[in-house]
Amino acid sequence: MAVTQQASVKPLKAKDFKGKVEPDWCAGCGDFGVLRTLQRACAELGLQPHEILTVSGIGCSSNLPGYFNGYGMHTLHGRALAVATGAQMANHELTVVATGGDGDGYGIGGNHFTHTARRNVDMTYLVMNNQIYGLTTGQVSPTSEEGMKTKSTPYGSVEMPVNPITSAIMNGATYVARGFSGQALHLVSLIKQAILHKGFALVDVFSPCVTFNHDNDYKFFKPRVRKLEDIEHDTTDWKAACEKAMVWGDDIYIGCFFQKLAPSLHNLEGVLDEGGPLAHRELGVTNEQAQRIIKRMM
Ligand SMILES: Cc1ncc(C[n+]2csc(CCOP(=O)(O)OP(=O)(O)O)c2C)c(N)n1
Ligand code: SF4
Repeated sequence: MAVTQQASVKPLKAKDFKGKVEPDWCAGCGDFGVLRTLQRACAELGLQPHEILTVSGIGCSSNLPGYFNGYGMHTLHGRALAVATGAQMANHELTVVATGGDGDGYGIGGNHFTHTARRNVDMTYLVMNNQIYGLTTGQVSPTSEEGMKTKSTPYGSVEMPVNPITSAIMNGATYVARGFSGQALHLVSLIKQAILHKGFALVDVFSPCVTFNHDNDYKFFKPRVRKLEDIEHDTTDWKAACEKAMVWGDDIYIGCFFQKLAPSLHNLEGVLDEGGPLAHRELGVTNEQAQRIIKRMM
């Protein structure tokens, strides 16, 4: 993304990124922490609301654009990345942040997750991973642990969960991190790095669903999370990144697993790379021609 700080513009505080709608999340939901850290990260980067677009799918977490002061789109279940890609192609000067849940992003939206990563579309993807379907009241999700009992798996899930970190790395994402909504300052720093990164940046966040997932709650994560920054880890080594991302037990790593520099999709498309964002260019058609095109499409 392009962070364009203008000298004459008043720097904002996190509270200036509060949307007009109050979140209707359950008390204690991890998503509150993610929303606050995103607001703080945007303020610390000196961004203005008109420079940011948040795009989501469907789910409790996907309600985030309504709670955030900026441009926002609440789209269809699993389609946040497709819409965010379109917006980023049309205006690559926007800071595009796609948000949503594990069901939305890694289940129904899994196809878009693969292709947005491999295309290295310049955006941040903030996934509130609570390892359950929250909005639909507690069914198994693609990241639910094997054996987990949910409304739809009363005898325990028999499926192997998706690992978002290894998937993103193998698909070609160029910034891949994991955060925890209970570690706010650390998460702010990851979100800032992701927004500043040029390319597809995933921040998968453990964001507990306190109502429907009693296995992976704050009590589970707090004693287990270990920051990669506190141990020796080379973020350019994809194999080491995948090995650390697969550790799941007494230690669970959070932090930046992997980062590399590579051209983003809009840099590879000559027509988009040269001449500034499409959204700022003259259309080059007369009013009459535009009316004819619209008529033909109706
Ligand atoms: C096409 C379609 N299929 C299914 C649904 C029902 N549905 C809404 S949200 C959701 C899952 C939400 O889980 P997740 O994305 O993990 O978000 P959370 O609510 O946990 O934040 C489902 C299955 C839908 N809205 N549209
Ligand atoms: S159901 Fe779960 S994910 Fe949804 S708002 Fe409540 S705690 Fe959060």
